[in-house]
Amino acid sequence: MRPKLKLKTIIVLVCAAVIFAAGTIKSREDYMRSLPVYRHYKCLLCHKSAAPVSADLNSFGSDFKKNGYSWNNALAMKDSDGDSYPNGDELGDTNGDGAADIGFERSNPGDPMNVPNSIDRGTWGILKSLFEE
Ligand SMILES: [Ca+2]
Ligand SMILES: [Ca+2]
Repeated sequence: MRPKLKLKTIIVLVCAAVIFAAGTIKSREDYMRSLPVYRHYKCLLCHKSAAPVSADLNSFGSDFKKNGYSWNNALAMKDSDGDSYPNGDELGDTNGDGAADIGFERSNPGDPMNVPNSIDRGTWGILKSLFEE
């Protein structure tokens, strides 16, 4: 009788762990979708690792969490990683209205060693067209 109880307990614990893990993954995707863009860096926008766990938030991830997982003007104006570029400039949504100015991140707002290029993709396209045919 006792082994059956243990088996039931194990099954319940495994089911609870699976449900918890599924909920956590869904939450992370929901958080990412509340950012204006997450095309290039994905999990690395908020985490120190590409295979994130909740405890490894980078400076932008911590600020995003403190801001209630909400993207807005206040978070766009902040420079979470201290590289002198506001989060909005790095994410390509300077005013934080949620509409990306460009369709991709200019740089990672959680990595101080990663800063926007001085020439963005639109400017590069114009320059390139001047030299084509
Ligand atoms: Ca920055
Ligand atoms: Ca940065």
